[in-house]
Amino acid sequence: MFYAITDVHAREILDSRGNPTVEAVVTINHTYEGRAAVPSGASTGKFEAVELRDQELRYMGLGTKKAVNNVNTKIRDVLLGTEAINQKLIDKLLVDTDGTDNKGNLGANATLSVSMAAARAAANALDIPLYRYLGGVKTNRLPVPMMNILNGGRHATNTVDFQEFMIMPVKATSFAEGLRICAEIYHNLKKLCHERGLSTGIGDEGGFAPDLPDAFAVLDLIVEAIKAAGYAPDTEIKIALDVAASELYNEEDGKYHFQGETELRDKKRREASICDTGCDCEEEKQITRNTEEMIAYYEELIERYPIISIEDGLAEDDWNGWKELTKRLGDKIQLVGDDLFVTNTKRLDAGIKLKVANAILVKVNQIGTVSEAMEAVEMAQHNGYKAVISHRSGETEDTFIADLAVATNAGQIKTGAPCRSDRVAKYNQLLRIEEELGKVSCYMDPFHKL
Ligand code: 2PG
Ligand code: MG
Repeated sequence: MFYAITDVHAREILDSRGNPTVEAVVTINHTYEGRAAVPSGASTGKFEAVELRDQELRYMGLGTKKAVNNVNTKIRDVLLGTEAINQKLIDKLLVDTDGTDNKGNLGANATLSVSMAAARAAANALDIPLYRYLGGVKTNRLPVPMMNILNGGRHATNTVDFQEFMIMPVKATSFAEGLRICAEIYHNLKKLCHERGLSTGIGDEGGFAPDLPDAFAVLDLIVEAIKAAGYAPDTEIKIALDVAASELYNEEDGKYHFQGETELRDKKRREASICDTGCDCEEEKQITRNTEEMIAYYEELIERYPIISIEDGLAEDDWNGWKELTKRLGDKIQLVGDDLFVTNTKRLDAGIKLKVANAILVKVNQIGTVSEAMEAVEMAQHNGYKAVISHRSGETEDTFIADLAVATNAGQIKTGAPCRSDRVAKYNQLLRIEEELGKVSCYMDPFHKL
């Protein structure tokens, strides 16, 4: 039977931050439909594929009418009549039609919406689950959540400079149990914040976003929440960080600037009347760290806390720094390249050759097609690197990445707190998949060898 693409249609919808994004519907043989929506980042790497925005008055420049139009005209024209059960072909046509290295022509938001919708339509036409369509017979591994419970950086307006503080239930016996453990810790963290007069308001990914002086204070609080929930830090629960260091990096002086830490320090000084003369010490004494100091900071943190993974510990261009970081910490913990690799096999290949990092964060919209994202996972796995499938800070109800995580046997997923439906939707989909896989499902500690 020939499964032909008979329609491709896109529309503009809203993401979890109230910004527009692209949703596409692909139809096969006038009968089977697949729908998908594109996520969007805040701390975007400068080497990511282009997210086409209208730059017009509506939605403060963020409109996606041009990307939608590209789907409804150019992409539709190319794909009508194409074999739908051939994801590589569909994605190649998208890449070729765009014709640039960074999807700058059609927009990665245009190509990705269609790429994901086509995969879903194909799975529907074949009447098999999406994870099985993408992954085939080898598909059975549920990912360990890398759950973000405390937000900072670009994802919140608090004084925490690191972007994400995450927990990983590595000793759970199933995904469902891991999820429950994380939710219990999350609720205990809320209670602790409340008791201490700290804000329980949340950031973009559903984690709490209180004002805290530095990473030590955050980690102390998280370890306390883990214990209060009745779990053992380290043996049962590991901690992961996403520093998103490119956001802290200042090209002018080549240093990492800790704005939040500085602000809170100055506020405390003012309150203690140490500095009430109106001098400009704030500017003069900004807390900064150079590359060596950043690495030393991480060494101290992993010495004191059960940290198993650090993402974007240094900036996206700091290859020499990354080499040193990997030399010093690469055999102790996972070092994840997000802005560094941007789900791009060329950058990953360069990193593998330079022995930089030992894991890749995989975000489908950083590259713009499903096949290319899967190729990045494959390249990582073939070279002894780990892969973490990830959401963006701007998300929708779409659960594609949950299926992708299982399809690729990646073993880890980063998709926010157990709070806000755009995050919980992915976890709930993984619960369904685990139930469906039944006896053959597998959940295991991804770090048993580290
Ligand atoms: C990250 C992501 C997701 P954003 O840096 O890893 O957590 O954030 O989507 O804002 O790039
Ligand atoms: Mg990141």
